[in-house]
Amino acid sequence: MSEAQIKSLEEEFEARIARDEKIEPKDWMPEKYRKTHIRQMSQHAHSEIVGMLPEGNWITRAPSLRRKVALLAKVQDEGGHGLYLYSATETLGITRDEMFEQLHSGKAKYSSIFNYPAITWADMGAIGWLVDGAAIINQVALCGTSFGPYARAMVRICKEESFHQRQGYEITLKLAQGTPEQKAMAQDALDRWWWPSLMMFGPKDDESPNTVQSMKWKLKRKTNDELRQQFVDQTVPQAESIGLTIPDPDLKWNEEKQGYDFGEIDWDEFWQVVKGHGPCNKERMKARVSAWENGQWVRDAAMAYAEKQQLRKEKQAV
Ligand code: FAQ
Repeated sequence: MSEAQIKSLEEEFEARIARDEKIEPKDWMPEKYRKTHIRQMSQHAHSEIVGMLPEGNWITRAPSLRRKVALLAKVQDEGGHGLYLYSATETLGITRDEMFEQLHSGKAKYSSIFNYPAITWADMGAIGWLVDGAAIINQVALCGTSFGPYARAMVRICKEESFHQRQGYEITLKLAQGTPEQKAMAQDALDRWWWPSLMMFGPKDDESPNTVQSMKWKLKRKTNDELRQQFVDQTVPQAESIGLTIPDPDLKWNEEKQGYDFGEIDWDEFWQVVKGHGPCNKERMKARVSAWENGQWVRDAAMAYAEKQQLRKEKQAV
């Protein structure tokens, strides 16, 4: 293709983005647009799959049948979101095996939040309320993203995340209204999950290398700091209404900006966790790699069955 042809394709592409048209898998797109989407979407998929681990650990220990059913459904949804997002990412020309290889070798990231341990039942409340709450804020914005399969996946996923957030808030509410020990458990979970939840939105805008280009391409519709602020403004009144305290001495309502000012995030901790040195990084990767290895026979059996079917069809056709 000549340079002039590429330039005209690029101009048409930019015009489509400006008109808020969705880009579909078979449409022409700049190579960098494709690669950036593979990066973000596959990391999003990995987050959903690794994100099943902290809660999966509590399914057998849920305190009642009702809680167990709800938690089981939630964790299954997360598996579904991961698979849905892997399929959407495959439309960009990467295979699922390649994505798993990138996760298992440490080349691809997944959300920092899932490298923290879930040590009490109250953590199930905090994860649903805060982690899913943060995920929804991020994902509602992504419903308007420019790549069609990603935007459509987000619409469905957000509906399910909304149930996840409510089940978490309800667990926290019940504990906060319970015995002093139960209320202390809820507060302790909030204390441990608050700051890692704020880190989910990524580095500050001026330290986020991908934001400027991703905003131009309408991959991101809001910046990391905008989404983080929205999360704080939404969550602080929810904590207050159930009598819990956000663990931030610098948290203060700012009348002028009509939002909360909040304290500085520990960015050293954030980067340590992102680089693989969080409390559970090794444990999470070990669990995923061993699930992959133990599932080899299932993949082999499915392939052998498909080959047999194909042979049968070919014989019938003769
Ligand atoms: N953890 O330039 P930016 C969920 C990396 S789903 C780890 O700002 P970007 C559901 C980033 O990848 C949660 N790494 O990057 C659920 C980049 O590295 P790279 C997942 C992080 O992409 C709930 C570098 O830092 N959600 O929770 C993190 O423009 C409960 C520089 O950062 C999504 O993935 C982090 N927190 O913005 C499941 C949403 N933050 O790739 C189970 C889609 C940043 O250049 C239970 N993703 N990094 O090597 C996004 O919206 C964006 O990718 C951001 C980061 C906002 C996460």
